[in-house]
Amino acid sequence: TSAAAAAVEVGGVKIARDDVVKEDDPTNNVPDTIFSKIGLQLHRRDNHPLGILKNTIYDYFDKNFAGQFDKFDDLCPLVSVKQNFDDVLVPADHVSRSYNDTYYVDSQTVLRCHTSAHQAELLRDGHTHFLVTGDVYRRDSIDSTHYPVFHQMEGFRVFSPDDWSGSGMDGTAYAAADLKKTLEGLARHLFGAVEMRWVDTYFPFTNPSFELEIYFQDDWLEVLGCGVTEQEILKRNGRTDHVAWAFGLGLERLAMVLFDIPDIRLFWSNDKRFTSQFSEGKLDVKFKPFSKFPPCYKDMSFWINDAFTENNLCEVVRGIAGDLVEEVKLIDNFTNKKGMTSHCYRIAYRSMERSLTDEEINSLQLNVRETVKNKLNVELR
Ligand code: FA5
Ligand code: MG
Repeated sequence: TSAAAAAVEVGGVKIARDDVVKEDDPTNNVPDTIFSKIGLQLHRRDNHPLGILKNTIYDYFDKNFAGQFDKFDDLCPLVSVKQNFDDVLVPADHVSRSYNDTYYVDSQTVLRCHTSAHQAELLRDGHTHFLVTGDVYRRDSIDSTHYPVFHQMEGFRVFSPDDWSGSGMDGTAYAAADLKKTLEGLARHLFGAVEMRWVDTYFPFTNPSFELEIYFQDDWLEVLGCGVTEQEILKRNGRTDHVAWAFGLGLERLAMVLFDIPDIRLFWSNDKRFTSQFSEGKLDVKFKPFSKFPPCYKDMSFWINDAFTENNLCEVVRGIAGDLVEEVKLIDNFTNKKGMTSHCYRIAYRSMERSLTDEEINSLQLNVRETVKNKLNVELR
């Protein structure tokens, strides 16, 4: 990993490193590892699995909706707290607003945690059918399907009373039916036959809300969230008496299923043995692992304090080991008679590209232990 650039430009906006990474500012929690991902825009590379997938989804919407959907894939990921949360009705006390879950540049500015951050402004600008693709940022746990920077595509469609009046359904039922039909059609367009299921869920900005799961590597994988847009959002943005649906797709998750990509870190690989396997417009590719290097497991136990969170631990580990860390997993948790709680985490180190040496892993693990002790103020056991 090389030092982060001093500045990057996205969608015509110049973003200086020093405006985004502020080590001594308590209203900021963006590390260099995150800043260095801004502007890479994997979804705009036509030969990258995420770009190929984006273009394939575009094809589906172009074919089925006669080009009605307006497309955006270059909106700046730095957004206001208002755009990211308030505009989509996220309650003031919702966990997603916490510094534990979201990257804050300052108290009023975040790295968007979802593409839903752009719904309100696009509605206000008069768009009624749109797709927004972009990189999104979240403090999160570490495993093969979670990464702190990933890509989403938002879809949004507004209906006017004329659309549902003849259907015998109310607007909400009509939009929900159209939404499911549209997304099932998309899944068939991408995968042909695939095992999928709808799960009821909750989002502050939709009601009813659903998630779509696809069977992958012996388990159900959540690939998208969606629902019928809350009336309040339409009312505030010039669409009173209308109804709308919205969805947010996890592009990596879909691409993992489509191309058989076993680990989410691979999307960031510059290794030719990865990148050369994909090319524009080619969907019928199954990723061939160039080799499977062995993982190495290291356990660490410590007494936690009240401020301890797993996301903070994951960020420390990622800050030191980068993409060599494959998983951070809680394997033991107990509280003693004095009320002290101990956690044991198992860290899996594995490179996608080469074998790691014992010395290398031992030195990483030593560094992780020291940093966890000093930064998170926990007592190692
Ligand atoms: C959302 O982000 C909502 N904004 C989606 C939405 C839009 C709902 C419009 C309703 C209407 P969620 O947090 O579940 O929802 O994330 C959406 C998808 O992003 C998930 O289904 C998953 O596919 C993907 N995803 C979430 N976290 C990660 C992660 N850490 N790494 C990779 N993909 C992720
Ligand atoms: Mg979800």
